[in-house]
Amino acid sequence: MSQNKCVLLVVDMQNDFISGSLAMKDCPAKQDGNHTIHVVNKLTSLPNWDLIVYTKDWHPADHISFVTNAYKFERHEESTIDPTSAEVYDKVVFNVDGNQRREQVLWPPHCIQSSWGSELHPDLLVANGSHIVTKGMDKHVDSYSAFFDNQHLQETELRELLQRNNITHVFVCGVATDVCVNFTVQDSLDLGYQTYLVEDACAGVSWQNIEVQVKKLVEKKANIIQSDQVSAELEKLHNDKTTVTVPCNHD
Ligand code: VGL
Ligand code: ZN
Repeated sequence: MSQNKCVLLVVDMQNDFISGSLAMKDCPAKQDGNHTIHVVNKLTSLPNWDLIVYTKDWHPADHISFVTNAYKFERHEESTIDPTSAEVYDKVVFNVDGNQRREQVLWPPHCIQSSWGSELHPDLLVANGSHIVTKGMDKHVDSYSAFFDNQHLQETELRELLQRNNITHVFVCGVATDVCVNFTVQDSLDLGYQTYLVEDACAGVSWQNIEVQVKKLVEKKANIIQSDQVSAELEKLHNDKTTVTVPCNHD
């Protein structure tokens, strides 16, 4: 038997990103998350995943990333934009928690804990035995990656979950390609996992940014793959008898 073990990470396929306040179809790239749902469902239906994990952006109502909350946080002297007049997509710099610098892109309020917008989209298949990882609960720091917050101050339980399941290969899909998917792929690569971006199973915010970020991921040795190639890749990995090292295992 091969020692290769593969996880599918389904990033933030929640109502707000599909049809709610931060719907991908209304973002500059105009990519429809409804289409993404069906591609993702085909992926989760493949029989040979060793683990499937869904992530949820899970913010308190007073979160720093919401444009409507910007005026409540202190402006850092380096911020070129005044938080009291800032708009969606503006990047502001805040001073939080006793003089800590926080660069923050502002978004419409989204994925507020336990709201309709924070629920996984009803058309999304939730695989038996899968896990859910939440992120973005600290009001003072955003968390695009499913592994760490944007400041790398805190870690979610994702890495431990992957370690417990002896995962060697990480496949990532979901939204947004250039935001949470991108940061999750980056951290997965940095943690030493062989990492795949399933390109057509994603939808993103901005074309220019998608292009820039995907190019960077390729430079970092991410594999860009299309959804119809995943089944054959899983089979190949599971039949591969060469010894692999499992990253980040402490035992
Ligand atoms: C995301 C913007 C703000 C994402 C989350 O899931 O990509 N984007 N929060
Ligand atoms: Zn968010």
